[in-house]
Amino acid sequence: MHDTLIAEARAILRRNDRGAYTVPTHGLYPFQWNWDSALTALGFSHFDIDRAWTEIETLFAHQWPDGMVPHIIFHQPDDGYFPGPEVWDTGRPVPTSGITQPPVAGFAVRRLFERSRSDPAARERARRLLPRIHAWHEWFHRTRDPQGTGLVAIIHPWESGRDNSVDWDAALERVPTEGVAAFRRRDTIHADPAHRPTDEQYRRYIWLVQHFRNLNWDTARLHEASPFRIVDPGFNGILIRSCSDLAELADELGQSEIAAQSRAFAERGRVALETLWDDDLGQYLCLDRATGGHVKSASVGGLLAAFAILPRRRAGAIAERVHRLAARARFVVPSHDPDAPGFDARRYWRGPVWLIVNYMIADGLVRSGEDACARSILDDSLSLIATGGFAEYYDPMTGAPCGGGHFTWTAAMVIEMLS
Ligand code: 9YW
Repeated sequence: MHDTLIAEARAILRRNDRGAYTVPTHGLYPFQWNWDSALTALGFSHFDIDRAWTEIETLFAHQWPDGMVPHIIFHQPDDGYFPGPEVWDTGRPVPTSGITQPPVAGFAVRRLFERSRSDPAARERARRLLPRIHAWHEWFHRTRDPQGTGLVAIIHPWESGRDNSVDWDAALERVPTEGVAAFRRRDTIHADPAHRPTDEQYRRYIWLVQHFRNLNWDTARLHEASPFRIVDPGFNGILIRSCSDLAELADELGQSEIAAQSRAFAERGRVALETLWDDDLGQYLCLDRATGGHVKSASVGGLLAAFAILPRRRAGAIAERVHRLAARARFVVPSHDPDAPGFDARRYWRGPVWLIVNYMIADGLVRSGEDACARSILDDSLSLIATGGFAEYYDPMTGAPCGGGHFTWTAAMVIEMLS
């Protein structure tokens, strides 16, 4: 059974492999996405470690001079996706978007290194990537935390990777739609529109893109200029974890300065994360930096923070929260609480289960001593695959597969979970 699943998952990675990068799925997402690639490298590492390193090297080959690693790299023209390179108009030699995505590469590269430690070539590859990943982390702290709070903000819902989460609803309402050029969506051709963000949300997404473009993609200015500035505990949990993993890797490679700076980023982040804790929901909340208020939304972002490796009592509370969700949803972890306003079992990040999120929550929980909860999350993840195949995401109440099929990072997570 496991062997068959692993073989199917490998075939999906091969099918979506474009040589030096993978596409998330054929049709719907025909380019390279940032956090997809980092997580996909983990899948490759179990059967083709060389290809795993290449995936991340390709991503970093398109890093901006200021340190940002863009969320999409448009390697080949393809008009099956909107917004394409002409909308972003970032002026990069190989076109890219102008915003970023959850920085999971630091975590992934440490894992790759651990899996190929005895190979001198791998050591060299890690040594070359290390300062680049660190430059990205520095960029985050410099441009997305100008007040030095220890936590960074996202300036577009797409940066979170959880595009249409309920978390962004109130902040997105404040984003205008005047002046948005007419556009034709393509995602709704490939996937059921009832499972996707609404047109109204897309208009606001595009307003933000136009706004940043008018500021010439000067990333040092965008945080202050954006009406949308949110501190997401899931995003920060990923950054904290990557900074602490990069510190360990830097120690191994004898790069003491990067190790010390990375450790300081992670420690400051962990302390500041505590300001997002909500006793009432038993999870972390987003902070809306534009208003200064917490966003009382019961989404998976507040549980994904577990990836940072939390103190025992916080990890215990997150495990308890997952346990309560399991009483309501047939499969955990739903991206939104089924009892909370805004829940929609099939609409993208407003309810469905995503395997990458499950993997990261489980990984953090195991490291904080919550093995039983982590096991139940992984068991549910594999049941979803067994019944629904390698989908983009799943209905947490029925397990029905939703969104795109033959999905790369879902397949990568299956290999990672079963190997
Ligand atoms: C988009 C590729 C991406 C993911 C995001 C997910 C979705 C849609 O697909 O974004 O148009 O960018 O929300 O997390 O990286 O799989």
